[in-house]
Amino acid sequence: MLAALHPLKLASSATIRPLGYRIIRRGITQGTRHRLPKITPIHPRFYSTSTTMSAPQIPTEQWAQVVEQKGGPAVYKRIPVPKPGPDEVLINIKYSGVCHTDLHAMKGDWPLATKMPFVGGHEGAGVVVARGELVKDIEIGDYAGIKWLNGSCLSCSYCQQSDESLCPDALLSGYTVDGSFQEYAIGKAAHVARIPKDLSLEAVSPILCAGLTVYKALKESGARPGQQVAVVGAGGGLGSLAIQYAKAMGLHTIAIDGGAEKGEMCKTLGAEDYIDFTTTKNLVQDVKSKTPDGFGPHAVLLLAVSEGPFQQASEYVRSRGSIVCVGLPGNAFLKAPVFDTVVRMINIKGSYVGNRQDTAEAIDFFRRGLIQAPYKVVGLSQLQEIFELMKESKIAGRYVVDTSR
Ligand code: 8ID
Repeated sequence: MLAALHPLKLASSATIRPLGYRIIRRGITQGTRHRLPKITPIHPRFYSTSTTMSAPQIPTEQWAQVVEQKGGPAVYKRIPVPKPGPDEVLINIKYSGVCHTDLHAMKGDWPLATKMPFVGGHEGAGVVVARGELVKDIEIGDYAGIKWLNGSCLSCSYCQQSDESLCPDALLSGYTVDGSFQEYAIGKAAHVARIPKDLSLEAVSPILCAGLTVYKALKESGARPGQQVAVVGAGGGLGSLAIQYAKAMGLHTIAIDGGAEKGEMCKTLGAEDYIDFTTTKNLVQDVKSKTPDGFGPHAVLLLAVSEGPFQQASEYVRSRGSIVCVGLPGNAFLKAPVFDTVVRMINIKGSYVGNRQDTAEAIDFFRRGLIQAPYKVVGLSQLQEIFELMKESKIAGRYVVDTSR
């Protein structure tokens, strides 16, 4: 079922399920793999879009993973295919990455209500199969991606300044609107990611959230080429991509996570050091000792799904350094001594996905072949199994689901 594809032999011990990851890499689309959507023969009724003569036929029903109650599980079932509104596109999702946010959403971890029932997923890469009458700048057949930010008002003071993720009326894929764990998903045309046609849709899907988020967070950190960044949670989906973006941006990385397998993966991806938080006797000292002058890293990216690192980072970040909070453990709080924060001029901030320009840049790094991180493709029908592994921190890298199975 899970073909061994990855030369890194990641996650090969008993503690972590052998995944046989592929490496995310620039890939030229081949053969029939990413052609326009196949028609599901089970349901003979189709609707057809009128936007072009060659518009694809679209089934009226599709397979989806639906969360029907807080806490889950996700249920694999058939639901209607949605129809795009005037400013929206319908994307035939081919692949979708599985983010820890999807698990948070199912568990109801955050102080923000989901729609219910809902279809999760926000790293969906596919082909545009229909568009509303107001949409002019994206064509049927184009590659496009469903991101976390499904839509925003485009007119508030945040949207006007390209801070659209802060829009109070933002629509969130797989949370307040249905996301990409289905064969056909809707996105506001202004916000869907534009994916170049020469990219592999399965490989690019994790870039749509994990890649974008860590790229943005690294920019927010202010760390410059040649400086050092500690990545906490480096063995997970965001972390594995953070190592690659940091390397591409000329930064030195100290990776922090648990277990030898994740350590091996982090080193292979380009981390110069790995600290195992499950075995270290003094994490603060260990991190500082990995910096040339012993003062600590210039930036810390907090990607872990536990509160502890959020309390500890100010102890090892360099004076005048930045702590960038990205991970979203439920009911967690930040803590830092006021005295140290002031006299060491520590900058503590949050970073939340990225805007449309960040998205284009993150995809461009990937397109140039600079980002190669491990992922494993399984069927959409296996989503709940992925969540079970994720709960136990047993996933090194990213899982991607194929919506056709
Ligand atoms: O825009 C945003 N801010 C944004 C975007 C996308 C995702 C935020 N997120 C959030 C998710 O909601 C989630 O809370 O980032 C977090 C990480 O998402 P992920 O990378 O998809 O999760 P993962 O693959 O499960 O990786 C988490 C890693 O953290 C490690 C685990 O071992 C795992 O590898 N970890 C934990 I849990 N505790 C740790 C610790 N104390 C730790 N690593 C180091 N020290």
